[in-house]
Amino acid sequence: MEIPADLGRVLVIIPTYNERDNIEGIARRVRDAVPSADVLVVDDASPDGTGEVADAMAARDEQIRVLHREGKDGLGPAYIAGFRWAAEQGYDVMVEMDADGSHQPEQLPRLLAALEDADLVIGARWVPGGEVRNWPRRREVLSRGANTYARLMLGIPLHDATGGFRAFRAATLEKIGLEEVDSRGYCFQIDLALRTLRQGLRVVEVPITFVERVHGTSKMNRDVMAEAALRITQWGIADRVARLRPPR
Ligand SMILES: Nc1nc2c(ncn2[C@@H]2O[C@H](COP(=O)(O)OP(=O)(O)OP(=O)(O)O)[C@@H](O)[C@H]2O)c(=O)[nH]1
Ligand SMILES: [Mg+2]
Repeated sequence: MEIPADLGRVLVIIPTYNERDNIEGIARRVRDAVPSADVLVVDDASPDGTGEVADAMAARDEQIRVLHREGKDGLGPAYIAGFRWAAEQGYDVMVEMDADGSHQPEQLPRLLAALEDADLVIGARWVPGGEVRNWPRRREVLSRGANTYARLMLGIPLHDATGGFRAFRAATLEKIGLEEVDSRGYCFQIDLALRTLRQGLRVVEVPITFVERVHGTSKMNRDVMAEAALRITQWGIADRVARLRPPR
């Protein structure tokens, strides 16, 4: 399945931190699944040498590029740097994808097809047809819980607002004001989805099969969870306060 030609130029952005054993396989799969799309690896000076592996790939394939950053600064800032680079280069579609194999490049054509009638497409686990492979029960409960909390607290119609396999139109990212985004971990994903909805743009969820990583380690930790819980609560309260205020 090739992608709809009228979407324009597509860039798949893959942030990496210590993904040496994953990056090559995932980039290859992206190139095979969507040959017309380019790939940008955004590496935060991974101590395990992921950046060098990516450079070697880029030297062999001109559709693969690498953005090197100074040190580990979180997923959000890595994506924002990637989005900026993409905008400067004139890409029309920016895709977010993890390096660890959780997001399957073979499902990317479905996301891109859905973008024809949307401004943001989210690959979703917690919708009919979506699934998760090899996750411990504890992770599933946590992810479902976080998403239910976000849906109720923020009043948004999404089932997987934390999902990180997504496709944005360049115009969407331009409209939502990336300069003001300072979320770092998972809540970066909620933040962008919320901003997109608040602009009145169309967000569509497409079911995906999410596969737990085989190589390397998760960067999920207590700080990332605390940031998400705190911010969802703050955004939810701010929204309610704003609605209580009488219009002037
Ligand atoms: N550049 C950069 N990439 C990061 C950073 N933190 C995480 N990543 C990458 O972002 C993607 C998602 O992070 P993961 O570590 O897979 O997230 P996770 O903690 O495994 O979460 P689960 O997969 O849900 O267990 C991976 O490709 C990571 O290498 C960071 O600070 N900088
Ligand atoms: Mg992961």
